[in-house]
Amino acid sequence: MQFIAHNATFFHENLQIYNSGYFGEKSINEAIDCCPILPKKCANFVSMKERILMIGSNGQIGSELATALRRRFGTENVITSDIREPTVLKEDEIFEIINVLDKPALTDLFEKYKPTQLYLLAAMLSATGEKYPQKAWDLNINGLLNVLDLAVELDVKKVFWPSSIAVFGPHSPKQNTDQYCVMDPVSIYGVTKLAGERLCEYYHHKYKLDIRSVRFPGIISWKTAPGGGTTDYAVDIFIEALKYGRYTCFLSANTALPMLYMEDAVRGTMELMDAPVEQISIRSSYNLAGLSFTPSEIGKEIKKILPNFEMSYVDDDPRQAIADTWPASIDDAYARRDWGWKPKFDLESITEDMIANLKTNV
Ligand code: AKB
Repeated sequence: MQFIAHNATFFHENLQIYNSGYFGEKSINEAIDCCPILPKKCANFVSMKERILMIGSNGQIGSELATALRRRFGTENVITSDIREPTVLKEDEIFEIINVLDKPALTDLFEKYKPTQLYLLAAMLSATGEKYPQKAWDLNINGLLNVLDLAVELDVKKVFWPSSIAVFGPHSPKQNTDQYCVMDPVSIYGVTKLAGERLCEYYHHKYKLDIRSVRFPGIISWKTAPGGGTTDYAVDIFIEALKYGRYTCFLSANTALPMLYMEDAVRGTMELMDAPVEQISIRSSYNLAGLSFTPSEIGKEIKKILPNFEMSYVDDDPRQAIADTWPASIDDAYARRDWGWKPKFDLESITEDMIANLKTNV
């Protein structure tokens, strides 16, 4: 037992070196070939018959996480799925159409691929959720329950499910919001995420399911746009700054919200999933912080690179009411302590990277 625990820690340390980003786009096997500090055994350990199934892979996080998982585990071991065909699918990539609410079809999918790891990313976000509360509950809760039941029944080794800062509410502390505090979400999305967290912890305690989760803040990325969220402005602003030189923000100038760059979000998810089981002390969902800023602050940062950029604000958007109940900043001490979480990107580096990539790739 001690030997296994020792090896797990050893491999985890090596994976952290690999995940550090130093090896860029290299697969773990390529990284090992060019770097003697990553021992060969590490590759064997990582690819030890892992089979990944991702549900909801077409979205903002899924599309980039799938790329990272394919690089790590091999394209043939990552099965992506969504309710619609993806816009791009490379020849050897495996994709299946699935509606997570269709339990018989989902059962067939699990039985066909026998995944060892499951990533459930299909969800309706905060702004769209307010338009369709019943649908948001159905997808976010019944979809999760279907996956949790099948994961237990078919013995999936590890499950990842994202929660959100939307679990907090008007009576949660606004600054440096603690892992454990008053949680009174007002959006239906927040209600489903908080209920989902309780379900995850319940399935862990009752059925010993190894489920891992983080409370994502707003995610900033340039490859795939987010859809239907309150934090989406932090991506829209870059696209419109480059296209039109101006942006009308649906949140007020001083609304501070927690955010995270996609590269950090993907690395954090993989580090959490790699962490030795004995290091995971939270089975609801970990607070995860990157940075916090207001629309006015990000606007000023963009102006440093695009001096003609102009910003204005609308004051009657329903997303403002949601944002007003969310934390301005998050305390992620448990994630740092348990599995070594540390974000890399700040507002300046995000702004530079977003503009450089959107300019050349979009
Ligand atoms: C949203 O704005 O709804 C999401 C989230 C913070 O979970 N990006």
